Amino acid sequence: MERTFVMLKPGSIQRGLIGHIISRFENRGLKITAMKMLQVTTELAERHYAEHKEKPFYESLVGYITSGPVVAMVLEGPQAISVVRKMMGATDPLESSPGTIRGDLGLFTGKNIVHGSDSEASAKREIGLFFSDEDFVSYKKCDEEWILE
Ligand code: DAT
Ligand code: MG
Repeated sequence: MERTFVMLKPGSIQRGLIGHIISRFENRGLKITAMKMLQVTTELAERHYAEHKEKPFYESLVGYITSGPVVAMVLEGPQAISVVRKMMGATDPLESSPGTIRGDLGLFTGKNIVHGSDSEASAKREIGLFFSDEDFVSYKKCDEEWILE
């Protein structure tokens, strides 16, 4: 089963949206296999967003992601990477369709409230930055037979 890395950014926590956003993923049928709340250090933020180092918004992005606690998790499911990306909506909330997380819950790109890996390589890299093997829990959910084929 495919795994993806998801991070509820500081705005989600400050706005009391942790439960709401996680519920969306749970309701979709995705399985949480690792999860933690943490304060991201500047060093971790810089590694996580290394691909954006030369972009004009890089400093404010690192500033935002380190401005308060985040909730990081690994979600598992069929095509979890693209399923989560579609559920999140476009990077710019003004372009995100209603019904998506970003499209329903925000207005500014720089304050978008959720991160999801954009490829298999990113998922592997990002999971490795935030989690180690012992953070994962292997379990069977009782609703799997009603969700998975
Ligand atoms: P995504 O988060 O959809 O994968 P991305 O990887 O291109 O988008 O950018 C990472 C984050 O950087 C994004 O969630 C918010 C911020 N960002 C991207 N483009 C931006 C812009 N034009 N202005 C301000 N912040 C931006
Ligand atoms: Mg990205």
